[in-house]
Amino acid sequence: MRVGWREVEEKAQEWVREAGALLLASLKESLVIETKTNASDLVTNMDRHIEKYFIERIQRTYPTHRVLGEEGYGDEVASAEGTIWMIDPIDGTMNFVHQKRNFAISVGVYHEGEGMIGIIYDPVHDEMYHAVRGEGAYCNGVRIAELQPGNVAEGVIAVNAMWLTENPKVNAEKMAALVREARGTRSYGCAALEIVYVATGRLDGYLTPRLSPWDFAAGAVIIQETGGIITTFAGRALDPVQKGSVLVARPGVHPQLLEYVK
Ligand code: 2AM
Ligand code: CA
Ligand code: CA
Ligand code: CA
Repeated sequence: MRVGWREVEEKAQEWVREAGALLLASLKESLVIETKTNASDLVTNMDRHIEKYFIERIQRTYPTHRVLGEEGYGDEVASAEGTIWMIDPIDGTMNFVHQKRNFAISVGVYHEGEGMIGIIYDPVHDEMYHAVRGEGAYCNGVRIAELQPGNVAEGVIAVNAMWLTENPKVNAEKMAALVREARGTRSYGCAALEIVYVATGRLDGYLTPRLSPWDFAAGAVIIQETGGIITTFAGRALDPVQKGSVLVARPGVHPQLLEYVK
């Protein structure tokens, strides 16, 4: 059966926009905030509410599709078979709680391991980034231009200051060298937006030692439609159902960044 991905994307955008409005409205109410694995790993009532909101709609509309969501209300997904929705109801929960900005809803749809749809919505700025495989990437319906080659010395690279301290997957001295070499560094604390900022050219690269499928699924579809490159630190293709390191950059910058994480 030929699946009309464009129709699925339209449906998904409609749900994402509605969910974004719910998040904006919730910023005016008091949130219930809990911690997960450690004191800075936050989750709110809205993370859970939005994930359930998507799962209800997906199950009703596409009963054969599976859902992999950060908060665990979806399916146990061990293989990439069939059609899987990868959902992060709030990417950047700490920003949502503390800053009330710099967070996003991230929805990727994968079919037999291939990214077909990517949607990342920043409700505060009303910016909807969306892509269907092979059909280009868009922000609010306007095509995002193809990325031109660049280099680290003239680039703005998103990093996380924690990796300059300790992380078994990152060499702190090499990271310090990267911070010195780059024109500038930034840290937004929202993986989906950091990937999409590389897609739009606001950033030239972004690297992070450990993301989950719901963090990178949508961004990977969008970045590939703008000619950007996304791999693991080893330079390999991402496994859509596994956690792993992520290095995303415009052409030219990607091979240079790989040298810093070898
Ligand atoms: P989250 O807000 O959905 O948890 C910066 O913390 C970025 O890394 C965010 O996109 C965040 O997603 C993601 N991230 C992934 N794993 C994380 C973890 N264990 N704790 C906090 N943030 C994590
Ligand atoms: Ca989280
Ligand atoms: Ca996330
Ligand atoms: Ca999240």
